Amino acid sequence: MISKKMEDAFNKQINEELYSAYLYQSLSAFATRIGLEGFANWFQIQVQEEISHSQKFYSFISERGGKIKFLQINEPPAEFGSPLELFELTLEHEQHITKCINNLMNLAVDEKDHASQIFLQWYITEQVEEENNVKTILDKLKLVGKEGHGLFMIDKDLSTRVFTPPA
Ligand code: OFO
Repeated sequence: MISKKMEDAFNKQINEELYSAYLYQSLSAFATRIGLEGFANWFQIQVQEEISHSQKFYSFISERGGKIKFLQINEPPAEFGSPLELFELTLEHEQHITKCINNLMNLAVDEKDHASQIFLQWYITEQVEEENNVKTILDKLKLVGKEGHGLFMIDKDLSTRVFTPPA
């Protein structure tokens, strides 16, 4: 059985993951609006990833006999800046999620909740990958600057991203 503290913290994380999906959906819509279809695809895949992250928490709470509680999801911004700024914001957001996951792990350690610690290890590894993927794209964007051809190539590259459901 999961503790009430852990249950509340995991329910809050479901909300964080669903807000992430909302934010990336909004970024995808914005990218479509400015003609960057590859960027829009990348963010759309990110939406699917975030929903799958929330589902993993959902299943875990249920399996441990806890109660699922959906909290209100905040409204994401609808206007964003340059292509570079889209990924700067993404990195900032993922760094925030990494902090949330680390705090969950700290709580699981305090609560001596071994099952939660093992469960959270997946997210710790996932966040390393998430931040690294975004940093790689950011580096490329910095390299090409405002150069149109380079941006076109990156957009083409981002259009190839596909969703792989987590194990
Ligand atoms: Fe982007 O990792 Fe979940 O939120």
